[in-house]
Amino acid sequence: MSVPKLTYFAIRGRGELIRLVMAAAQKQLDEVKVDFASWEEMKPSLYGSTNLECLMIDQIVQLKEDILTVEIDTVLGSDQSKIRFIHFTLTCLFGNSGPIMSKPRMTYFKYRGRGELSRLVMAAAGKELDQRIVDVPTWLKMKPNTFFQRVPFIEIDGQEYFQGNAIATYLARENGLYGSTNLECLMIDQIVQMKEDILLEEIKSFVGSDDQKDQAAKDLPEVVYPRVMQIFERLIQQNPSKSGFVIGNKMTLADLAIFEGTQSCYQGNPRFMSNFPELMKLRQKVAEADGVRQYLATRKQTGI
Ligand SMILES: N[C@@H](CCC(=O)N[C@@H](CS)C(=O)NCC(=O)O)C(=O)O
Repeated sequence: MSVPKLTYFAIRGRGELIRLVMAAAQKQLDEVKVDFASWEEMKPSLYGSTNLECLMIDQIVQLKEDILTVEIDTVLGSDQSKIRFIHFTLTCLFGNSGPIMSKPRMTYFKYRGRGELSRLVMAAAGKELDQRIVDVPTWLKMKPNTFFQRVPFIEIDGQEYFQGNAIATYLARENGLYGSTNLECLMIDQIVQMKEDILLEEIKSFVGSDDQKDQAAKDLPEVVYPRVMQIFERLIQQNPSKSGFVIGNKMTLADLAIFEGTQSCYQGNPRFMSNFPELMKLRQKVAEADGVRQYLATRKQTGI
């Protein structure tokens, strides 16, 4: 029998009983004594160990969110949405992988939607984002050959990665626009996900029966926007560094998410937005940032 190996700190703690047992049995015990810092490095992480691994994890976590959104819709909604749910779940689970491309490229519609945050990240990073802008008929032809059967997706080294916010987060990580501590990342993630919540509410005013659309269009200015703008305003005020950005003293993905999350409201009702002075200042700082400024100068306005 080979000699067992105990990995533990150089203290008694939870290792000593094992040592005593082996000593009493007069058996050999090999030991690897680690200090706390090297244990942190050895410890297996439950998250990715590279930015690309994090993107792969994030896209799956966000797929779980998509499934929940459709499940909620299924409980509350029409027969049509129930059929959509079954189709969506099956295609996510059994979809075919798509064609292999070597140059990183994002595929999305011409709208801001779920592609714009990645565009803003790349603009803020001063980098070009290679894009394939598709219209709906083109997308419907491509769709069966894509893995998640949804846009946006990005192809990196022959692999497709999905989920707009996972992609934007990856690009932010790669370009120093994400958090520098786990807690900062959590603060950024909560804001990115609020942007998604806003978009889901905005989409409701385009889909469903006329009554549902009317109700959603009414809820946006009366319920949704006041709540989220107030939250953004407070978060900016509460930033201890008083930088005018929402986290720390430099622009991050969170500021870009706030900029994008408030864009439709700003376009539709700039007077309402003036009730939130910190938010308006943040929007201006983002709009004037190098890279973003040049990008916005040529961007075509879309409703969503
Ligand atoms: N949670 C996903 C949602 C993806 C999604 O629903 N994308 C829409 C466009 S915003 C889409 O692919 N629509 C076309 C289709 O379903 O065929 C994400 O954030 O990327």
